[in-house]
Amino acid sequence: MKDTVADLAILGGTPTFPQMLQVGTPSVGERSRLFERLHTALDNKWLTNGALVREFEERIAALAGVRHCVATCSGTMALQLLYRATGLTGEVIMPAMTYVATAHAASMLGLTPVFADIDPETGCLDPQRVETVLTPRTSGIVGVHLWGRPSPAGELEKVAAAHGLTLVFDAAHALACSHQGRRIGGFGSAEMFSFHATKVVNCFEGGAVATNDDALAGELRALRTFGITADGRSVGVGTNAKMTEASAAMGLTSLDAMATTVRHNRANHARYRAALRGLGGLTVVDFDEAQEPNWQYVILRIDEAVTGIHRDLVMRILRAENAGAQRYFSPGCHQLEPYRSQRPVSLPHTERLAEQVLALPTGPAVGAADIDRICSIVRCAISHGPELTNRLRPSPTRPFATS
Ligand code: T4K
Repeated sequence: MKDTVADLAILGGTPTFPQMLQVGTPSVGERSRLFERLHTALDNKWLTNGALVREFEERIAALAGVRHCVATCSGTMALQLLYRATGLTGEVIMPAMTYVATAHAASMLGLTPVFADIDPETGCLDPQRVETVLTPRTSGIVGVHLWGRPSPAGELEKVAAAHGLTLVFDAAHALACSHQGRRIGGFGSAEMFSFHATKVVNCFEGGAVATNDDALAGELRALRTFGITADGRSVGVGTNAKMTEASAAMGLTSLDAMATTVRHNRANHARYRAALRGLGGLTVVDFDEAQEPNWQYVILRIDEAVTGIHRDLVMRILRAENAGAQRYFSPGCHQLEPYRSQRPVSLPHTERLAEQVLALPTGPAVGAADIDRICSIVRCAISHGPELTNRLRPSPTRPFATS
């Protein structure tokens, strides 16, 4: 435990963890079951887009409460298929408080991401700000369920309907979460999930689009396989975005473990909240139980004006202890290339939040004792904020000062 600043590894103390404790340690589930499924794929002599992928799609569709799930090789490819299949053109409005994949998937298709500011309380796209960036070239809106917190789907639907726009969602973080009593997956025209290694359900790499629209699902399936339909017709330009059977085997096994993973993450979240309570200028972002959060992310907000220490320095202090912490998401997409140069915009709420957020380790590999240790580092850093800032502030002559 870190009781004084002298104990901190960044100032010469012993690192808390012998190896880096990661933010996104994969939720693998029962290994023997994974290997059984891999044997099945090998025995079937069918390695991609086969029976295991279909089973995975059916289970995700049931979980999301939708008619169709189209699985893909990554979440980013799922976004590209989604943008293409829904016919987006020209400008697409989205938040900048997201992983850059939301925007890059649009740019890869020649679309122009237009960033609108967020609701400072939720971190999700503010429907009123959407109205301010509409132009005659706008064709759609992409809501992002940030950290699994649902976007205001109803209000975004009203804006989309009023202006004849397509509405889709990036639900990369929101598998099994719900909004106003409905599971995420069925809002807008369609929603995209990510099954990257770090997600609550992983496929090594993988993604999916969930929708209730039969025609859209058919279009997505064709786009996924070179523009060729299941009955062999070529219906246009497509790509290879298929999910492999190995990925589906992992996905199914990780899905089997999902309830346990979510329970574990929920307990982790509660422990972080209890251990970090009462520190001025620091909050642990909370989730609404009614929205069935998957508790995948533990996000701190550190207000430097109150704590006297910037989020980046807290991150350096944690990493020196081998407690991996990640800036999800900072800087906002609008401050990343090429958007920063091509289309400079000011998004005050996004910039303020992006300056404060820090994701901490959680997931099946992180237990109560780890959390207590991480919290003692955070407590030490926050309680001695001004002193640590003074001692560790980078200067032109000491850009990476450690003492
Ligand atoms: N939309 C949103 C809102 C997203 O957040 C994402 C992806 C997407 C779209 C696109 O979906 P995908 O195409 O990725 O399916 C990560 C992930 O690569 C990315 O999937 C994720 N969001 C994003 C939030 O985070 P990085 O650059 O932070 O680093 P990475 O992947 O190297 O590692 C993240 C953490 O997990 C580290 O602490 C290391 C640890 N880790 C990572 C891997 C791969 C493990 O412990 N085991 C592993 O196997 O991007």
